[in-house]
Amino acid sequence: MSPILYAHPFSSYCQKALIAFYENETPFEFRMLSPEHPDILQEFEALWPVKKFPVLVDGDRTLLEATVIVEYVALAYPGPFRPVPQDPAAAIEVRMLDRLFDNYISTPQQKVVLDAIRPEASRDPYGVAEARTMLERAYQWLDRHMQGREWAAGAAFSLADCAAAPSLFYADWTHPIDPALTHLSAYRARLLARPSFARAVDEARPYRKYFPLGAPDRD
Ligand SMILES: N[C@@H](CCC(=O)N[C@@H](CS)C(=O)NCC(=O)O)C(=O)O
Repeated sequence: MSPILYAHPFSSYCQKALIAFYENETPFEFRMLSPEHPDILQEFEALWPVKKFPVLVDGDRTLLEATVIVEYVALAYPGPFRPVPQDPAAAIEVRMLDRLFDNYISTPQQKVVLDAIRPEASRDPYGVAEARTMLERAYQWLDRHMQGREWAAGAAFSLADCAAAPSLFYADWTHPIDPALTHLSAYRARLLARPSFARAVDEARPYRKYFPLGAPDRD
C-alpha cells in the first residue's frame, strides 16, 4: 500500500514534502485537507491533534514534520533522491540550512500572513514588524551564502532546497526580496525551474486567490 499524505497543495510545508516525493518518484496517496472532506479532516485531527500539516501515514507509522517526511521518503523508498548526504559533515550543513529556511524564512513569513487574517482588534503590528526585520536579515545572509552556489548546501539538490523552495516562494510574495540581492533572487528562480517544485507550484495555482495578502501576477 502507498504511503498516505495528509496535505493541502497550497501549503508551503506540504509543498516541501511533495518535492521529496516528486524528486524520488515515490507513489503516494494524497488526502486533501479541506472542509469539503470532513472525514479526512477527522482522520487527520485524530492523528495529530496539534493540526499542523503535512502528516504522513505509512502502514503503522505516523510521521510528523515536513523535514522528517522528506528524510523518511528517501529512507523507506530508496530512489534517485538523496535528501541528506552520507558524509556526516556535509549532512550537518544540509540540516543547518533546512532549519534556517524553516525558522527564519517560513516562520516570519507565516507570522505576517496569519496576522493579516486575524480580526482587526487582535492584530500584532509589533510582531509583524519584527517578522519583517527577520526576513530582511535572513535575505541578506542568504544572498551572501548563495554567492557561487547552485543549491543551498553542497553540490546536489537536498533537503535544504526542499525547505528553501516554498519558503522563498511565499516569502517573496509576502515581503519582496530586494532585486539587488542577485544571488538569492537567482536561487529562487532556479528553485522555481526545478521540475519537482514547478509541479507543486502548478498544482497549487487554483488556490492563489486565497492568498491573504493577494497573490502577485507572476511565478
Ligand atoms: N513544523 C511544521 C510546520 C507545519 C505548518 O506550519 N503547516 C501549516 C501549513 S503550511 C499548518 O499546518 N497550518 C495550519 C495551522 O497552523 O493550523 C512542519 O515542518 O511540518
